[in-house]
Amino acid sequence: MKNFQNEKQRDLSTNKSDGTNKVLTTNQGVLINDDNNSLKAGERGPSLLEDFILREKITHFDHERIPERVVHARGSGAHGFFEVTNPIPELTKAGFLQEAGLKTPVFTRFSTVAGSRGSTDLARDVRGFAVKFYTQEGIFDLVGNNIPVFFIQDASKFPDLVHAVKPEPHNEMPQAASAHDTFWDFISLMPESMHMIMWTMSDRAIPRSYRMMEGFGVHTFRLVNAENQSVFVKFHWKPKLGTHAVAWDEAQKISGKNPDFHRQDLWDAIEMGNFPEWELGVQVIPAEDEHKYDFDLLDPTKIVPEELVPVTIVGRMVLDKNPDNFFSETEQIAFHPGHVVPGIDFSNDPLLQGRLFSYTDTQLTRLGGPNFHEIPINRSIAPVHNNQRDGLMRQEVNVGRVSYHPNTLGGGCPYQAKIAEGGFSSFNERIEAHKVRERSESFADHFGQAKLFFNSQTPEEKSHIVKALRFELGKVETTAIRVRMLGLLSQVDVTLAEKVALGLGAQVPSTLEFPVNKGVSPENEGGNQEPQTIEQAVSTSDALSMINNPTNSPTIESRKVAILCSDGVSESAVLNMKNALKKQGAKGCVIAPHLGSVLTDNDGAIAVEHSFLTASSVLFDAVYIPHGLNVTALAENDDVLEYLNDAYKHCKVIGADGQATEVINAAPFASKLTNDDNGIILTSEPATDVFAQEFINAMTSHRFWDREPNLYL
Ligand code: HDE
Repeated sequence: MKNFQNEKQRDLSTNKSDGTNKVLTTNQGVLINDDNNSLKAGERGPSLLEDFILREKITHFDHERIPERVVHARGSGAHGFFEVTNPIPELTKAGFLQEAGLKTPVFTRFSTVAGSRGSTDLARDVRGFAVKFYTQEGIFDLVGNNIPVFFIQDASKFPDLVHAVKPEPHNEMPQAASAHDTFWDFISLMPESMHMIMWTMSDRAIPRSYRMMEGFGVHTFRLVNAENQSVFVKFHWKPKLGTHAVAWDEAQKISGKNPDFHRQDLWDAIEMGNFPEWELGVQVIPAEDEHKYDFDLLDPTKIVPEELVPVTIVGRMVLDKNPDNFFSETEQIAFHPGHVVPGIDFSNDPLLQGRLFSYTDTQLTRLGGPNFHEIPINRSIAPVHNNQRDGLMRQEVNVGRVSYHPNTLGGGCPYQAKIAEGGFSSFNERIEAHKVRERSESFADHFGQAKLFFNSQTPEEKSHIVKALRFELGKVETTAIRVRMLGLLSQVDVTLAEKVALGLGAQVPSTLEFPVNKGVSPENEGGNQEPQTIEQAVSTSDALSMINNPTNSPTIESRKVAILCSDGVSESAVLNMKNALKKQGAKGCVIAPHLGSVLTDNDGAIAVEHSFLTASSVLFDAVYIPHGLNVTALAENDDVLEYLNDAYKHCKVIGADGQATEVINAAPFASKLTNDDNGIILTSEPATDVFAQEFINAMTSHRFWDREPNLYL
């Protein structure tokens, strides 16, 4: 079959514009002679209304902004391709999954949820993971998150959830943060959110990089094969670089030092040729197993443990091209979970069903009308012909007098496709039911999988959850909300609740209290259920832990190391470390008190990439101090001490050789150092290759979390 890898790029190229070596014009193509002065009545006189050049320029500028996404406003994206490695024709007739080696162009956008367009990348939040596949049979959007479950079970609660988490309406605070009263007020009344809360309070909510996140379709979907047989599936993206996070203190500092941290990381990685890569996998659940589990497959607050249904890899996604224009591509892209191709279909998950309405609807306001599918980044590479017409900003020039079906004047065209020719037909699921406003009793277990998640975490990860909850609930001002949350947490794990309570100076309540639906009569409680805990068939799952995650591989590819230098530094030590890192696909960056260059021990000079002022430990994965430099000056330099302190606090690898080790001895944490801290690599001799290797080996562990006091024990 033809390889269509570049088809979307070719399609986009028809809209590209490059002003290089071109003359300046108005939007009407009139050449502009003076772009610096408006037309005036005399050089000191008032401007003239007649100045169409000024009016056009300012009018366009006045209208440059569009509404940001109501959620997921802050995001970054890239182009790439999806390649089939393990075709699954027995499960689906979707053309793009039929043949090994077949490539389909994609555009992927990662995002945070709560913050505005200009907010920090490092907010504690879910990350959106939305992939648009430009297939030969039309667009397929896999609009997922980096967390496999969601806060709520029914779409009708989504506006409430979002209102609760967004900045509070009276004072528009806080930005991009869930640590405030309205969010926790809502959550404390929504026990169904407890599984998701475990995930968002874990380090999953503060990824090291978009490139180091898993992705999940969240809902159960259906695959349908050519014989019209269907299975249920859960979609998974598994990152090649493993799943990693930063520390919460680090995240907050990064937000100040570089709020574009994730955006920049994605951009730089692609520019440097370190193309981010994920495997796409599916968990396949045969139709006859629909009711086999302790949970309902239609409940989006539940996962299917990988121990029960393993993930089968079907292909890989590589992101290999940055957008040419952020607005045209990353901002204007419009995803929709309802964009499916023949062979992929929906389940009756009530959250998914609500989403199927929302995503086109929201574009009507955000992108200004019904023709957003014509915007180049949204345009299908499969031909589009139908009888939809007109509307704001219509681009297509439809010829002929026929815009209806059936017709004879147009020869019956465009004609309907037969199913055998690829026409979409919904899976003919048999439904026999009463029309009710109810939630299935099978959705009532709100704590079983929250426990499963929590029990699957390592002691360090549990400690981070305690810390996160102390932080979040510590920002809540209303005592009753904190107490209600402690009650809910005690349903997940009593020790967890007690440890959080300790930080809040509060007591875990002995009874669960839900003052739900005040004013509603007991006969009509608006669909509220008594929350339950159902013992899960699986009690722990490594796939849920980041530290024990089976996707993690010992790679330091694309990691960055700060090499702290000053005049007199050993050139060979710096170059050795840089080369050793480069061989592993990582980068050593020379940081010094000033930009320009530093003098080396052999009267040479090494170029400086950042000064102590323009960079910071939190922007790097490890810190190395080479020998040969002015130890006293560095040991007394507050910036250097901050590098070391932060690196130590954030459990990163720190290395020094020769007399540079004295700088480490001068650091405030020196007295805490023990021989058990495998992340501190020191040698009193000048560094050798063995030292560099030891440093690199330590970096493969990502972090030495056991350096922190464990709040859970
Ligand atoms: Fe979304 N969501 N969502 N969502 N969502 C949007 O669509 C919505 C949900 C997700 O990079 C909006 O174009 C409802 C779950 C991503 O452009 C909006 C419900 C999951 C993105 C919308 C949900 C997601 C969005 C805002 C509950 C994970 C960003 C702008 C019924 C599976 C896509 C837009 C991008 C964006 C509605 C719940 C993922 C308003 C009503 C669950 C990754 O349509």
